[in-house]
Amino acid sequence: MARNKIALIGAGNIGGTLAHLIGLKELGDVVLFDVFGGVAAGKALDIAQSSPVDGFDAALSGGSDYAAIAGADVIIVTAGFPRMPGMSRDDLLTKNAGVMATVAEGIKTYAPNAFVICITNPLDVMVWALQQKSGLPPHMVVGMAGVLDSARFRLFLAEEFKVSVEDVTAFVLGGHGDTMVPLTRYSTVAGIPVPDLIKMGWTTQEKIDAIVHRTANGGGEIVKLLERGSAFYAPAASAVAMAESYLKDKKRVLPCAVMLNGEYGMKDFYVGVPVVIGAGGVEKIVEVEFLPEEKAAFAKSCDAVKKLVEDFKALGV
Ligand code: TXD
Repeated sequence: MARNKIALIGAGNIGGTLAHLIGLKELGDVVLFDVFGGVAAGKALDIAQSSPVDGFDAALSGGSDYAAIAGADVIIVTAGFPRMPGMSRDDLLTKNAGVMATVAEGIKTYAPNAFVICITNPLDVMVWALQQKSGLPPHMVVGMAGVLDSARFRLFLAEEFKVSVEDVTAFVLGGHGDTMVPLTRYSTVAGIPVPDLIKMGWTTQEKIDAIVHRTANGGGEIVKLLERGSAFYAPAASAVAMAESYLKDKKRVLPCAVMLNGEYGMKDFYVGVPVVIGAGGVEKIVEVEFLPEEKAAFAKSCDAVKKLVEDFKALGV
């Protein structure tokens, strides 16, 4: 059986890390695409040269010709510009809207049957734009943010409880970033919900509140430390988990930005909710019942995303 083909649009920090992880996990052959074709080709060659040492077989190539992504099974999009000093959010929206338009065109022409994972920020609106402009079915176009947000939440909880990260599950919803909604009653240590752990005296509400706050600002904490650029190891690992669930039909339940069509009373925009990812793409949207305060927090998060979508539409790109 031929290997899977995974195309990475954007060969920056996340793109390069994705290529390396995909190689190490032998998920398939990798094509890196970037407007700077040399960077894409250089990273592909460098990672390929690590394969004899680490013992993985994967063909890696890079360049700036969209034809190379032809027939890709999975496409992960990180292409775009970061916010620079003096740039407004609208400036970033306009610039990355233009990027999404070209990326969508490339995908539509060369790999219309791919499962597409978007990572580019502002995430919830960019993945929506990518789906709209490519015309791919919504269940085949998803955004990565929730897996990363919940990974951060799981790490901080595991550190608080001094237990393995493996035994901590977390449940987050909503848009990416500071309006993210963590549902602590569905977050557990080995199946024991966080509110019960508070009752057991293993932690306090104050500590959990601080962890929730740190999680929602997790991206900013890293930007501040790195000074030049944003997080890339954990974002790449998160997108690889989504790609793997699709390629291996694992049917993992992962929080992803997906197009809602009436679920949670919302429609026609992308936002983070738990979904089942398998060979059919997004196979199911998991809809839980909210408590009133959770409903309000989710609605607030959706409003923030909807506003960005309206801003985007107003740009007329
Ligand atoms: O949770 C999440 N979704 C995120 C999102 C977590 C972390 C970072 N997140 C966002 O991912 C971040 O704000 C950026 O929008 C993307 C990519 O982050 P990365 O750290 O990889 O950015 P880089 O290193 O700047 O890489 C972007 C690459 C760079 O090599 C550009 O040359 C290229 O994108 N680029 C393009 N490639 C192809 N086509 C076009 N048009 C293009 N324009 C720029």
